[in-house]
Amino acid sequence: MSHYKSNLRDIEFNLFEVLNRQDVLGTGPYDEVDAETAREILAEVETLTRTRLAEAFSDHEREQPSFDPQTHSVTMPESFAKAYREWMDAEFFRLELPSEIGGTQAPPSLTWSIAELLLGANPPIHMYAAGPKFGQVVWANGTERDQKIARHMVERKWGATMVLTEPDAGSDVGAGRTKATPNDDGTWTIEGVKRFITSGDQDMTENIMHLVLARPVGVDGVGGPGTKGLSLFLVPKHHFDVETGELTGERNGAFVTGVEHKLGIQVSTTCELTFSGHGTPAKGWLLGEVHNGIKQMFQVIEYARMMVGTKAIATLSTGYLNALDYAKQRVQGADLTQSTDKTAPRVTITHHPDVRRSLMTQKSFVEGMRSLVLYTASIQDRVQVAQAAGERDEAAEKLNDLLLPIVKGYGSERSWVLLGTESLQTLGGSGFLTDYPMEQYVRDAKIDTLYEGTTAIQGQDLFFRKIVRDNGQALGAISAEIAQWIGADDANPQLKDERGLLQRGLEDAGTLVGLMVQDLQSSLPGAPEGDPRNIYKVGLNTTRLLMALGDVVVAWLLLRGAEVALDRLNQDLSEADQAFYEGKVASARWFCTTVLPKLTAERKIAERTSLDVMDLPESAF
Ligand code: ST9
Repeated sequence: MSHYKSNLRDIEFNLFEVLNRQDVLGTGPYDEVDAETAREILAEVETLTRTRLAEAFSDHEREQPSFDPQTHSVTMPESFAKAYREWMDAEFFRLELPSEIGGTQAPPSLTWSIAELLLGANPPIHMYAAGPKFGQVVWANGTERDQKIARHMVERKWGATMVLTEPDAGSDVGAGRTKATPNDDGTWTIEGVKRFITSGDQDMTENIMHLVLARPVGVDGVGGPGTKGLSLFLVPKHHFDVETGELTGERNGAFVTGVEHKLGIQVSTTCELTFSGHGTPAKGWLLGEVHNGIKQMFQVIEYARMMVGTKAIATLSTGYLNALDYAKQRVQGADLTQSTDKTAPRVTITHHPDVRRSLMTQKSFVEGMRSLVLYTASIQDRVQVAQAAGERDEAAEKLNDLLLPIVKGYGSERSWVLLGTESLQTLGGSGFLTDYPMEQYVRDAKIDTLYEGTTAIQGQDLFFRKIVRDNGQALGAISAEIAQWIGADDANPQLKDERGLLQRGLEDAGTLVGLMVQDLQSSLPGAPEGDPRNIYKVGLNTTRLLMALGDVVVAWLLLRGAEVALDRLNQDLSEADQAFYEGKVASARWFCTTVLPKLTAERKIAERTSLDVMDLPESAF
């Protein structure tokens, strides 16, 4: 039986009942995908992912990709390769691409819904399947030559990788030393060693296009220190004819020289790649013939951060539903009201208060974070619709920027912790066994807080770039929207208490931001009674802020859903719908009453931030 328990009902609730995506589907750039088609696609993807693709999920725990250091090549396990091919043959990836490179564009709200289903069933398939999407970055930033290459990447379904990290350049990408030297024929030779390259090698596609950040040498005015001195190069595994895409039969000098052994996502190869280190030069092209590498790479990173957040919540969702299924069947102990009566009937563990606490905590976070992902995706819809009309929706762009570190950082932290402390825990000792998918979920989800920028990086990105550098515009706009929603004239009186709790949470988070801005200002040169070390106080609170803002936005989105659900509950409903909408109201109330009050404590902790921990000698740790 499949490990994967999907929640298409809740995805559709968000898409069509809360976010009204039917108003966008079938219009503008999405004229080929209307709401009915979207529902059909979702149903088809749900069946495919829940059955055949999910079946291969745990096979690779037994049979992992094998690496041959003599030939520098990886062989994938057959059952995974079969599932991967089935996904690629279904061609759903085209929904994410513009028509110019063979796509049938659908809104991000739909494509991230599809992504949730695939990422919940078998996450590494999504990662290997990103080649055509990488093609879009090549096409959008490329010269005529690069655009030809982009088309080959899509039509020939090549794999692709993002190659940033080096042994001594992880979070600090700008410390990278891999260099690029121009050749007379317009190509560049890349030399260096890169590490932690996801999908760095596999034998499921005829070619792999590596998008490599390297520092140009021997050219005036480029290649300085830091991230701004990096350029982005297209470096194929195999050489090919740029006109036709046919492989020439020659191997390029980009070799996999190691495959890591990891805690989780075993079938996703994490490779060391060596460029020009084995007697064959690694040749590539400068993307777009402009030295704008970090900016170009961030187009990939932004997408990948959204992917990681979606993966995290997709795993928590199936974790919760597996825990629920188990709890409904597992008989253990008597009802607490009869606990002293040793002859009382034994009950399923769903009768026990602590199990209910745990299940409702999981449910409210899963539903809240799903609505966070899909709300963010709906903002991306706005960005695309404007672009398609030759305009820019700057407010939507900034809001998307603000939400991305929350989707990635908050989504991955909450999911990984809840999977371990609540979902697996619901199964008791059985959760620790490989008979159930829980232990693999926990292992596979841990990476989400690490790659694509750790949680610390997400917190810094949120505060320094998305709030301070933006002059608080996006944060101000969403805060105003939440405040307006709280005070709306037509607000449902049944959610009055929860609105009050949200108001308090919003104020606590606002105070936290204010404190951090004050500390930042007092760290600047020339600040009256300032101290440059006050920036440490900011750094001590960036993760706290990430989590606090995540809680506020999630609570708001849950309450918006609850308001819709309360409205539906006034109508004649099937038994299943009645239960569904009651559950939506319950999870929103639970989140507001059990999570939001903690923000006051977080604010109070932040108010007492001192430099003591920074002053402590290292030896005292
Ligand atoms: C990895 C792989 O972990 C994980 C698995 C991946 C799975 C693969 C599948 C994914 C599919 C992808 C498909 C592709 C398709 C996409 C298509 C979409 C159409 N936002 O602050 P500064 C830029 S890989 C945007 O001074 P530092 C910006 O240009 C490893 N841009 O930074 C800026 O210039 P300016 C992942 C941003 O102090 C410039 O960078 N590794 C953003 O020099 C410099 O900014 C990481 O994620 C942003 N948020 O460097 C690295 N931020 O200011 C983590 C910066 O003028 N480390 N830029 O605008 C960091 O993020 C660091 O903060 C740092 C610091 C490197 C940026």
